[in-house]
Amino acid sequence: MKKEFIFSVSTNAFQIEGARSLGGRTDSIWDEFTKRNFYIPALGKAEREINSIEIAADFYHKYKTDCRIMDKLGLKGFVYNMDWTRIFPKDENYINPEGIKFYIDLFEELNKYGIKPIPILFHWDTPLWAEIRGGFENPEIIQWFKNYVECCFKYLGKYTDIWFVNDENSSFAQSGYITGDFPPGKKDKTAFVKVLHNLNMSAAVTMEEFKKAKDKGLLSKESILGIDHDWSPPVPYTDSKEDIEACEKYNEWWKDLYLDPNLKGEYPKVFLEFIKDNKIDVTFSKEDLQYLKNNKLDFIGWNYYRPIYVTANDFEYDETKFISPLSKTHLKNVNFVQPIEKKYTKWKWPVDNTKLVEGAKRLSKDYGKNIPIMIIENGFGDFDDKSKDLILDWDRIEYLKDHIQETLRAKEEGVNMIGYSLWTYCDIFSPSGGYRKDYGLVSVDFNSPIRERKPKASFAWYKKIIENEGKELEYSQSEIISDLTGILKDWDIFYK
Ligand code: BGP
Repeated sequence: MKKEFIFSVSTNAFQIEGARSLGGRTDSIWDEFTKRNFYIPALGKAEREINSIEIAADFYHKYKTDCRIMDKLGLKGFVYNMDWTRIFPKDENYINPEGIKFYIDLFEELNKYGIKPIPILFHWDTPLWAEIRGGFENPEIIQWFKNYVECCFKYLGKYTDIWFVNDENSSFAQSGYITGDFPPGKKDKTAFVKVLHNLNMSAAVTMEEFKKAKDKGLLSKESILGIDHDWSPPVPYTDSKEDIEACEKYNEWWKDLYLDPNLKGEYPKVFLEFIKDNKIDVTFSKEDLQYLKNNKLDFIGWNYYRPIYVTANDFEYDETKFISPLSKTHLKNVNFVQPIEKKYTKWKWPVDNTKLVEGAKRLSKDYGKNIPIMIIENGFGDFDDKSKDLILDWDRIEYLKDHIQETLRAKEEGVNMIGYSLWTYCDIFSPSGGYRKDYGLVSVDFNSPIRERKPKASFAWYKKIIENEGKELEYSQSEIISDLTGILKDWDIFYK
């Protein structure tokens, strides 16, 4: 039976849930990191804010309100990264009843409104008890992860048939173990290689448990398990041979390295060269590689925010040509530039939908003509003006419109696009912008103890898109303003 295209939103436990010390939960590496690195830049500055996630958007207490709001939006899917530490707060064996019950209650509530939960099992948030024992550097974590996913399939398998193992292994591994910008804040290439392999093995063990859960009837037979990755398709800065080669080299690392292990069961040459060149004493056993091959994942979640502009050159910073200095990568002659003629958000993220269709076709070509692909993150981080009655985030609507249009075009042109999930449902904690970088369709008042919710213009616009299944993306501002005014009219206590 042809499945309908899913219009969804995505969000993530450590950024939205709060209740970090409640309900039997203990700390994860993101609790420890945000406490230790607390930093609030001056007001209005588009800079990194590392703030408390103790309450965040308080989704833990407000999820029934949020499910009502998502029902009003007409949502079909809700991509939600669950919190491993809430379910396993002590070690790899003790299951916290309050922890798993929260997700059962949440999935029950979503199902009540006909909204499909789309869980992501791991989104960067290693439990602190696991980190103290080596975290993903320690191969024993594969067994700890197996216990976690087995528990999730047992109690939550009946609520949905679309699952993901992880979100952006690239961000977790590179920012956590090479640049140190994310927890656990290490700069250790050997650790990076071990972590990436153990992440891939954990994904394979998840697929093995997924198959067992299907055999036991805990999951429907047609359930699928995917990997979610943030490949930003490269654009050569010039059409020179060197820049075009630099783009292919970039793809070998930022696409193949993060998708091939769990979709093909192999590592790209560039990774093996990296290990050799850096004299890293890590090898992958034949058994491990065979295990990856025997437990490949079913489909791709794609976090598309932007393309990336790549050059083989090493330009001096010239403010007449670039909005920021060139950034070098660890790969020879693969550098990133931000050309001044392109459009950017206030956080200097390119606004450019021109590589989405080509990128989707490249993923189909590389990983299988009919492999299902779902956009799992796509959104516009901005400083929203929340001071007025109506929050008119027109720039966000334009961004979302341009990217939904290209997602649907990719589908029309033969890519097996099964859905579009927007980042994000409501304003939450942003790893690069704290609570000052807004992405939500729904605003959250972080100064209100009850984290009051309020719809933005983009909420009214996305509601129409879901209703007309993306057949009519164009809008007039007056029409959106009148729709939003109508929504606000009955925005009573049950929605706040
Ligand atoms: C993705 C993460 C999300 C979200 C998003 C926006 O990489 O998976 O968790 O944060 O990026 O990033 P930011 O909030 O830093 O702008």
